[in-house]
Amino acid sequence: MTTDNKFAPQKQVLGNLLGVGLGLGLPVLFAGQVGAEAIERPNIIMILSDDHGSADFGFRGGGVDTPNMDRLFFEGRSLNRFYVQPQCTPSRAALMTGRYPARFGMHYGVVLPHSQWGLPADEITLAEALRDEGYETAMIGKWHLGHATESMLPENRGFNYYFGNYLGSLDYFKHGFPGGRGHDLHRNREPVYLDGYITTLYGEDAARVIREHDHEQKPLFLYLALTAPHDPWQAPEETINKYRARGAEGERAIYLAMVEEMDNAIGMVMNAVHEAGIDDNTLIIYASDNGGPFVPDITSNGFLRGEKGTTYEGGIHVPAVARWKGQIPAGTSTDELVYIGDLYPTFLRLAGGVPNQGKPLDSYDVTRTLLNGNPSPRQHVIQVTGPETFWNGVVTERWKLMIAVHNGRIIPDEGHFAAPAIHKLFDLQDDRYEQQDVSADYPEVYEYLLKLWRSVYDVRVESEFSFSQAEGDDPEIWGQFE
Ligand SMILES: [Ca+2]
Repeated sequence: MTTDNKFAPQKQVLGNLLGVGLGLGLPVLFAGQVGAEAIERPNIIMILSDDHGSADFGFRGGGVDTPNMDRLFFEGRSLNRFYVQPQCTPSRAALMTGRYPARFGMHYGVVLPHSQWGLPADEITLAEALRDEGYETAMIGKWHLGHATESMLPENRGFNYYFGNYLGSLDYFKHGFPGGRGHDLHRNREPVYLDGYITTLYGEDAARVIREHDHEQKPLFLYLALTAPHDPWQAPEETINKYRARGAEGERAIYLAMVEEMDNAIGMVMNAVHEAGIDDNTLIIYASDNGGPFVPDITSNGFLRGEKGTTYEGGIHVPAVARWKGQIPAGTSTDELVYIGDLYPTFLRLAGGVPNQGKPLDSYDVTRTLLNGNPSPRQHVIQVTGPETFWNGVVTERWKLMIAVHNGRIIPDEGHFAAPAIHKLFDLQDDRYEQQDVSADYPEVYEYLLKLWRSVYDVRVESEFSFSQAEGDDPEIWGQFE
């Protein structure tokens, strides 16, 4: 990135006010050059967990055994300010497009069993783009970007291989939508019926794909989207008993067992990479799709306020790490802002291509931040997650604009949108727990961030989400068409 690039890092909001103005709030194109030219194109393994509380790691004192994830963090660069959308579908939409999901109506709510909407056909997915660059593309796990038509399914959105569940949650043992609502485990468009705990099955299959891939022929992009540790609370009994014996009670013991099983699956991936001899040529990224949910005494977001569904840090600021032996120094970290959508142009850059969306991205190539810890080209994350009176806001290195209907938790009642929105400004440097509204002290910052937020909010495509899409006549098997 050149120093005269208008997207060059400027770490003060007021600096932006003076020097850059609102241009940064507009959609931006692929930003700048990256010094990765001499690097061989790596395999890229993206591991996404589901609703993993940010404190629920062994190395963070979470009371759970996660030796593999601990090692991943110790061997890579911890991304200490990695941001996502606060819910499953929107985060996945951002990852697959490099664009804010509000651009195409996937920012609010999630795809429900009877939703007719999905990722729009004119969005070029990350998998499609990497496949065009010569990558083998495989996905294992939870799609959650639409299943109402065959064209919405991952097999038709860039993945040469797919093994997983199309909907947003899965019975871990029966492999259907929870509640006995239709089978939802598929391999390349065919329903498959297997015995076993789904997290283990996903881990084993990911390891198999890595082992069987011909690494001499082409690089591999593997997207492993675990359903763990999203509810329903289910885990092998012996693992649950281990945590009960340690004093964990009720569903907390089950959740911790689910996290450990997830860690086992990630260990299978790490071992397969090692055994294939591709440690030095494989970038592994791990992140959660959103923060731990509002389930008291089950998940923990540690020192972060709030939970899944909210734009408090506990909803959108998640654990993440990048490991690439020989390229990323082990045991390092960065406090630079990274948004999940940034992985789109970053992966494309590492693949030797450029994003060719035909549309502006909302994301930045953060290769240098991942590899070298350089300043991130990203200066803010704009959160549009629903109607104005829902959870919205803007995050910068220092500041947080919060727009919410109330100061508490989500109430699944659309009637509450009639209430006026609360606008608050937090200084995250001094107030990490987002308690003190300082908007009166920094009115210019507040106004600037509000304009940034409006630059996306005002051009959003309305979501087709409705709670009523949860119910309907369930098929015997999801994702079956004429
Ligand atoms: Ca989730």
